[in-house]
Amino acid sequence: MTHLVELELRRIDLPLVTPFRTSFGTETERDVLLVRAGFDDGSEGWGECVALRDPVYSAEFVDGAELVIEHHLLPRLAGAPLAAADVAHRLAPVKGHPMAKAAIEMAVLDAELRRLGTTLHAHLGAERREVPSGVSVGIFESVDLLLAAVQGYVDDGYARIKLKIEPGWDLEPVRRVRELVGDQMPLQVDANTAYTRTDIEHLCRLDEFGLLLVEQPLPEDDLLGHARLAAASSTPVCLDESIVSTATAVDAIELGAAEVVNIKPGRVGGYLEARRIHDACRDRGIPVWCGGMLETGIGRAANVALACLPGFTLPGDISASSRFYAHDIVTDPIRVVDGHVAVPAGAGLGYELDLAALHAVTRSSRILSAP
Ligand code: SMG
Ligand code: MG
Repeated sequence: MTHLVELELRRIDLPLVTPFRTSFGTETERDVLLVRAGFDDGSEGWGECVALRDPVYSAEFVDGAELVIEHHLLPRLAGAPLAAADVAHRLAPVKGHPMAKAAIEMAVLDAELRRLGTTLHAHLGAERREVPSGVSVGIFESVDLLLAAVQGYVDDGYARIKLKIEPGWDLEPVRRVRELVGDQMPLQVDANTAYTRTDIEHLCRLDEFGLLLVEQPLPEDDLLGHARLAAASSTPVCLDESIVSTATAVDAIELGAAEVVNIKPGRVGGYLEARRIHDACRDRGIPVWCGGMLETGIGRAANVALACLPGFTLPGDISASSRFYAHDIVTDPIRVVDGHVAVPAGAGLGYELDLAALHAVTRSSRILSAP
């Protein structure tokens, strides 16, 4: 078995093609931490940390992730041989920081699968080779601007539209988009925790729009509130921020707080835990779909592989690279063809880096030796 010899922590800046506004803020540029794991047999792999610049989606943020990796996570990986399946266990004494942990596990997994000449898709036991692609649409200055953006995504062939909502930007934009796209287009909304329990009656007014689901309307720790909404509303309640592990997923389902689950590998500590959440939801008849964190081609490739598992019965936030970026850092960025994205064929997570493109967007790189 191979030992980890170094971790490279690389920060890149990727400008967004258009600002992306959610209930917690506006992203104009993605500040991404990439992690390269190098082993004593010369093998290496890359992971992507999905933490945002500020701690506004969850408590994690990219500077904090870099610090916790260097001072608290890397020291726990040195010494004994390291397999991807051990990473979560070795890092478990450190509380929280799932996105930082996931980035490391991803890099180790990528190296391991490349060494074995196999794909993440095969490793996870996925069968489908393509999945329907959904797009997440931000909050706009006006409904007319929103409608123009949605029409563009419909023209691009997306199989499902997700609208970001917040108090003051919900019933009217959703009504107008539903009128624009027609009754047949799968449509859903995401509030990123912007409402409270006192809004349950208001949120039930979304029922008339025939939505696939309402995602994370209430704060992440309010499982009871979500259960009350689920009981009151005919629109299925989907949890994103609340689901941080298989245990929280199972509890939320048991409590009636999650009728659908958004699986984001970074939010739950990695692709292996994501796989376990998929299995637990499938056993309980709960549909899942793959969320997105505006990943580069590294993370998007892995997300497609994950979403090929059979329990992912709803389209994911796996839009084309070009939906957010003019220049990705991989040679074959995810594209949407006839509303679908295909799983990359390459070994490891599936991507190949475009080294010139990566170099062009690199702000800093530090190589840390495994102690
Ligand atoms: O990666 O396509 C994507 C973005 C999907 O809306 C998306 N993600 O809460 O689901 C979510 C958000 C979190 C990131 S917003 C900056
Ligand atoms: Mg969400």
